[in-house]
Amino acid sequence: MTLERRRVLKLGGGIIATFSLPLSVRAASLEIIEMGGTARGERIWFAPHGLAVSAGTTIRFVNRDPGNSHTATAYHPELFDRTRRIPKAAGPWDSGFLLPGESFEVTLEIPGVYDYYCIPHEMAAMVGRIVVGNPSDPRWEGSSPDTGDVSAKVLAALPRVEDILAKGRIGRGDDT
Ligand SMILES: [Cu+2]
Repeated sequence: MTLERRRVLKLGGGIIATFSLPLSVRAASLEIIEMGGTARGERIWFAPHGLAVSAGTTIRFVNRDPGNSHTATAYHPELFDRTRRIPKAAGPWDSGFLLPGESFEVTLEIPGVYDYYCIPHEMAAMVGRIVVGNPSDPRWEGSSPDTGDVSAKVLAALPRVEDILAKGRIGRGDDT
């Protein structure tokens, strides 16, 4: 982890919650979430599956799984009629199927909690949560209270917002 990233995470984590840099001097930041799996596909994952970022961060999903296609798909009514699990002001996003080595980017501007899933592997709890900013931000929207549209296994796999904010990132892949 670089010093620069530590600084950004501190800002995002609210340690300097009342201070924000003007857009013109804020460093553009990029975070990578890898899609991975075991050789025979018994287990698949997003790594990290819990991630805290500052508003305006670009997330690049990269399929590092040589044996499977994956998607990164926001829970949103406009995408397969799912219950919304991203901030209301945020637009829906869907990578489509990424073949091994392919990637997809989305920039998250609205503070709040974003839950997403992999279309073919949601039943195996291939899901993740991104926290943008922190609860003191204007327009912050916390995690969805809905428990009816997703399985208990999915709900259990989504890291707690407090834990994501405290740790910055959760899950490195085969340990999750
Ligand atoms: Cu998948």
